[in-house]
Amino acid sequence: MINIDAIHLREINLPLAFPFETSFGLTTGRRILLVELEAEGLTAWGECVAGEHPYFSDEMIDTAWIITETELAPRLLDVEIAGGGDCPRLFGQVRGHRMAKAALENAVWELAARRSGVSLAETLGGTRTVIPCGVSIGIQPSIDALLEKVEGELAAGYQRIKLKCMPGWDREIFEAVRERWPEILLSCDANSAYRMKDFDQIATWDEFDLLMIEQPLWFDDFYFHSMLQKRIKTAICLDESIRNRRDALAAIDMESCRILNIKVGRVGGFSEAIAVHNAAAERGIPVWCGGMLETGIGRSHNIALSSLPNFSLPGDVSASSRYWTQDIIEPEVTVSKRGEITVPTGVGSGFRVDRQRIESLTVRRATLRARARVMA
Ligand code: OSB
Ligand code: MG
Repeated sequence: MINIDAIHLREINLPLAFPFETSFGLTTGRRILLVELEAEGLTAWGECVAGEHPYFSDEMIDTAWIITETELAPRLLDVEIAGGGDCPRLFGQVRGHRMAKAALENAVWELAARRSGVSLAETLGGTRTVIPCGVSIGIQPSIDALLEKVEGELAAGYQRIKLKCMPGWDREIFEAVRERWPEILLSCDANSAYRMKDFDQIATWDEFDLLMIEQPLWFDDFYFHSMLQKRIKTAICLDESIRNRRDALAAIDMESCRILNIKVGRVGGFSEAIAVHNAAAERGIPVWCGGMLETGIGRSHNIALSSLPNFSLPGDVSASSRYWTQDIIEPEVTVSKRGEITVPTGVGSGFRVDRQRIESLTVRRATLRARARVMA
C-alpha cells in the first residue's frame, strides 16, 4: 500500500514553438498545471490537460487548480492506496472535473509503476513496443502554408495527417491536399464547428476518402452524430463527446461513430481510459490516442497508454519539438523516420523530469501535506 506524503501543485507557462489554431481560436502559449506526488522518497508527476479557456471542455487551468487544491488532493492524502485504480472511487463524490482528476490519478499510476520498478506501459497492460504516430495540423494562414506543413510532416515520417477544419476551411483544403497526396492517411477534426444545415456539404467529403471526420457536431451530442453517420460513408470519430465508458457504449450502439479518440484527461484518468479502450476493443471499434498540446509529462503518459493493443490507428502523439523549443523531460520525445515512437521500457514513464527547467517556468505553486502519521 502507498501513503502519499505530499502533493505539489504548480503552474508553468510555456510558449508554443508554433501557434496552434482550431475552430476555437488561436493558442500561442500554454499555462499548464503540473502535480507532483511525494511518497516513500519517490516522486511522480502528472499533467493536467485543461486549457487556458473553457473552450474544448468546461474545464480550464484555473478551475482545475482550485478543484485539485480544495477537493481532490485532500482525498488522496491521509489514505492508503494500492494504486491509480483506487482514484475513481476516491474522487467519485466530485462531479465532473475529469482533467483535474486525471492529472492526479495518472501521477499515482506513475508512482505505483516506479515503486514496483516496472514501466508505466506494463502497469497499464500495454503490449505494443512502438506506437504509430500522426500529426494534427492547425488552421493555417493560406492553403500554400498548409501544403508546406503537410509536406514537412510527411517528410518527417508521420503516418497520418489530420487537418483542423471549420466552415470556410474544409473542402478547398481537402481538395488541395488530396490532389497532391492521393494515397496518404488523411483525416479532419472540426471540434464541433458544424450544424445540421451542413450535412449535405459534409456528405460531399466522401470523395476525399478521409480516414475519419472527428467531432463534426455538438460536444454533447450522440443523436445528431448518428443521423450524420447514416448519411455519409466516411467514418465519424468522436472526441469531445466521449467522457467515459458509458458514453463510448452509447455512441457505439447508436452508431454515432465508428472510431474513438481517447484522451486520458478527457475521460478522467488511466482507469477510465482503459475501460473505454476495452469496451471499444470488445465491439471491434478501433481507437487512437488524442493529444492536448502536452508537455513531455503528459506526452509520456500518452505514449504509455498508446501501448495498449486496440490503439491500432496512428494517434496525435508526436515529437516534443513540434510543440516546444525545449521540453521539460529528458530525453525529449522523438519520432522515427517510420513515424513511430518507441515505448520506453525503463521504470515509470521512462523519461526524466527536468526539475530545474520546470522550476524556471513556474509562476504559481502550492503544497498539501499528509498529517503526521503515527508510526507503529
Ligand atoms: O481536438 O484533438 C483535438 C489540441 C487541443 C485541443 C483539442 C485538440 C487538439 C489537437 C492537437 O488536435 C493534438 C496535439 O497535437 O496535441
Ligand atoms: Mg479532436
